Amino acid sequence: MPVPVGILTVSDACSRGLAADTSGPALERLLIDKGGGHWAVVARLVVPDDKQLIAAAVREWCQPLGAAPGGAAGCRLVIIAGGTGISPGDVTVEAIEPLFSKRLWALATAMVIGSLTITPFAALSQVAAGVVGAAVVLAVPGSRKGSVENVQQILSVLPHAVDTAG
Ligand code: MTE
Ligand code: CU1
Repeated sequence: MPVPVGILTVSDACSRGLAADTSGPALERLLIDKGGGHWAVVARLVVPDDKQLIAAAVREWCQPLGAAPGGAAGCRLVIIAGGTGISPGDVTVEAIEPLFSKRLWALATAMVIGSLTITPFAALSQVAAGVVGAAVVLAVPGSRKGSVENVQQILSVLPHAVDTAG
């Protein structure tokens, strides 16, 4: 059975309707086209760069199936796009790190090392990965290009990561 996935886009502009979310749909397309049938995106949301809203979405989605009020929980993989940069308004990593029961440093490092072969600007993202409940949670850059390039680096190990996490 496909593994439930949540995709959270973090962007002030997208959440205000001033820009279209292109990263969330691109990540979903990547999982469908290159994910070997492993994944089913069951939750999608756009939130502003707000620690509380980011953490709340991740907490809800990572609850066991049926436990969350909205019903869209039970995600075993959550990909968060955006807010990983180094500007004062980027708070994604600070929002999710306190939720991690394990930090998956090497998974984050694999994304960055692969990305650095594409652009030196990959050094400007605080890419992060960790376990929340039984889910693997990834924080990747917010641009369509940056989000897809990062997740691409680890797509082949994600099924085993998720199996092992929960
Ligand atoms: N990583 C890859 N693979 N490709 C990219 O184009 N862009 C970088 C970086 N990581 C990029 C990338 C840039 S320019 C920035 S500012 C940071 O991701 C932060 O992105 P965020 O603040 O949108 O999360
Ligand atoms: Cu940038």
